[in-house]
Amino acid sequence: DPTAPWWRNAVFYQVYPRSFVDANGDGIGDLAGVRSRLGYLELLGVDAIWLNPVMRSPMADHGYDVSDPRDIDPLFGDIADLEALVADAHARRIRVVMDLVPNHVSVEHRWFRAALEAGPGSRERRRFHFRDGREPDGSAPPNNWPSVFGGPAWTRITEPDGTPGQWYLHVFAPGQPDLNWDDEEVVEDLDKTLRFWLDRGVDGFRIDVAHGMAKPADLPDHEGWETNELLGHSPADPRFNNPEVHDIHRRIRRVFDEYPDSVAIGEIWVDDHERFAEYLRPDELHLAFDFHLTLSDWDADAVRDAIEKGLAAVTSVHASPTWTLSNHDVDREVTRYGGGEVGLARARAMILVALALPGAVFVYNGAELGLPNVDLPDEVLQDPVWERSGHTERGRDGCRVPLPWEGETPPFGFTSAGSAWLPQPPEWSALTVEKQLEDAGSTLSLYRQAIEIRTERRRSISTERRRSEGGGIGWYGSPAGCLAFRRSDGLTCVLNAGDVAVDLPPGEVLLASAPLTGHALPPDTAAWLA
Ligand code: TEU
Ligand code: CA
Repeated sequence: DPTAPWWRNAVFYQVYPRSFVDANGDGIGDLAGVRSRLGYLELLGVDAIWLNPVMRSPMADHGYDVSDPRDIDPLFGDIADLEALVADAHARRIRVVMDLVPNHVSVEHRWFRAALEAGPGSRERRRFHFRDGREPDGSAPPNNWPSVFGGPAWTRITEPDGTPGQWYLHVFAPGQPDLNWDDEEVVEDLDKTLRFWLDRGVDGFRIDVAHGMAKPADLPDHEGWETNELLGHSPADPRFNNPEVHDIHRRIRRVFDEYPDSVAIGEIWVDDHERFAEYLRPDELHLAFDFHLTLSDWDADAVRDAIEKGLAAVTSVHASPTWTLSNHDVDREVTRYGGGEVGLARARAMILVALALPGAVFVYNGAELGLPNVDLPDEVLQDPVWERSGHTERGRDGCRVPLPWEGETPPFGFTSAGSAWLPQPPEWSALTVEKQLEDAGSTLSLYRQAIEIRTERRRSISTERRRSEGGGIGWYGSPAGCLAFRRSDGLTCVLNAGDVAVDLPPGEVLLASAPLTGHALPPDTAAWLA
C-alpha cells in the first residue's frame, strides 16, 4: 500500500550493537560490524533495524547514559560509520532507527559537570533535579523514590567547597541523572539532537523511557511503593506517566514532522489502555511498544488477552499496534516459555502468532536463532541492576550474550579477539547462523519463511480491501488451550498451547512452527493456513 507509512506493518530487527558483530577485534560489537552483516538482515527480510544507543557514553548502563548525544562512542565507531551504515542499509531498502535517551544523561555530560561546579540555586543545577536533603543536616534523600535498578533514586554530592551537599535525582543508575524538562534549554537541545541525526539520513528513533520525562513539581513521596507489585507501571507511581509528558511529546513530534517519513517509537510502560493510547494521539508518537505479549505467560488465554488488550489500546486513537516477544531488558522468550526443547518450540510458535498480527513486529537480535538466556557466572555480570540490587537480582546480561555466527567454538565468528565481552556457551555451536542457514527446519529458516510470506501477502492484498477491513482480526472458537484468528488478508493463525494435539480448521497449511502429521496441530506449535 503506497499510501501507508512504511513503519505501520514493518518488521523491525533490534540490534544490540555490543552483541551483534565485532569488526575491529576488541571483543565488542560495533557499527562496522552491523554494516558488514546487512546482507544477513536482507536475507532475513526485515524492513528496518533499531540500534540500541551508540552515542558517546561512559557505558554505566551500556549507552543509556549519554555524555554527548550528537556524537558516536568510539567503542562503536564514529559519525562516518553511522552514515555509511545508513547509506548501505538504505541501498538494501532497510531503514535505520536510533535510540534516543531524553529522560536522563550521563554524569559525564558537560551539563552535569557544570552543575556540580556551579553550586546550589544555579542555572546549571536547574537542568537537573537537585534538592536539599531532609533531616536538619540534609542527610536523608529529598523523597522516598526508589531507583528502577534498586536503592534510592537520589545520590548526594559534595559541593565545590568540600562540604556534603545537595542530592540529585536518578530514576535509574547514579550515573544517569534525570533532566529537568521544565528547562527550555533541555527541550531545545533535544530538538538539535533529533535534527542532527535525521539530517544524516536516520529514519527515526526509539525513545527511551518516553513516559518518564515529566516529573511532578513538588516531587511527592511515592506512597506505599514497597508493596506495589506494578512498580513503574502503576498509575500511582509519581516517577512516570505524569500528564505534562504529553506536552513534551507534542513538542518533539513537531521536529519529526519536518522529516515526513520518520518514525517516533515510544518505550511506554503503563498498564492502563486509555493512558497508553494517549501517547499515540496524532500529534504525539507514531508507535509505542506494547509489552503485553512480552510479559504474557505460556497460556492461550493469557496470549489472547494480551492481543486483545494490545489491539484495544490502539484502536481508539486509530494507531497501529506493535508486538514484541523480547528485548534487551527481559529474559529471552525461549527461557521465559520454559527453556530447553519445549521453550524453543513455544518461542517458534509465538513468532508465528506475532507475525500474523496486524501492526509492527520487533525481533530482538538472536531470537531468530532461538537463543535462550545464558546463566552467567557472577564475575562477568555488568548490568547495574546486579550491583544496585545488592546482588539479589542477576540483571539483564543473560539476554545480551553476543550472537554465534559460525564455527564450532566460542566466540563463533562474533569477534577476531579470543573471546566476546560476555562468554558464549559452547553448546551454541548448534545454533550458529552458518548451521541454521543450511537447515530448512531451523528457527532462522522459520523466521525467513514467515517474514517472506507476511511481506508477500501484504503486497498482494489490495489497498481498498485493507481499508474496508481495517487492521483488526477475527477470532475463531477453538478448543481449550488453543487460539485461532484470521487476519484481514485471509491468513489464519492457530496456536496450540495445550497438552493434546488438535485438528486444524480446513485450509492449506502455509507454514508451521514444527513438522505436522496429517491435518493436526501438536502441543507447543502454531500454524498458518490460507
Ligand atoms: O528501560 C526502561 C525500564 O524502565 C525497564 O525496561 C528497565 O530497564 C527494567 O525494568 C530493569 O530491570 C530503558 C532501556 O530499555 C533500558 O535498557 C535502560 O536501562 C533504561 O531505559 C534506562 O535508560
Ligand atoms: Ca569492536
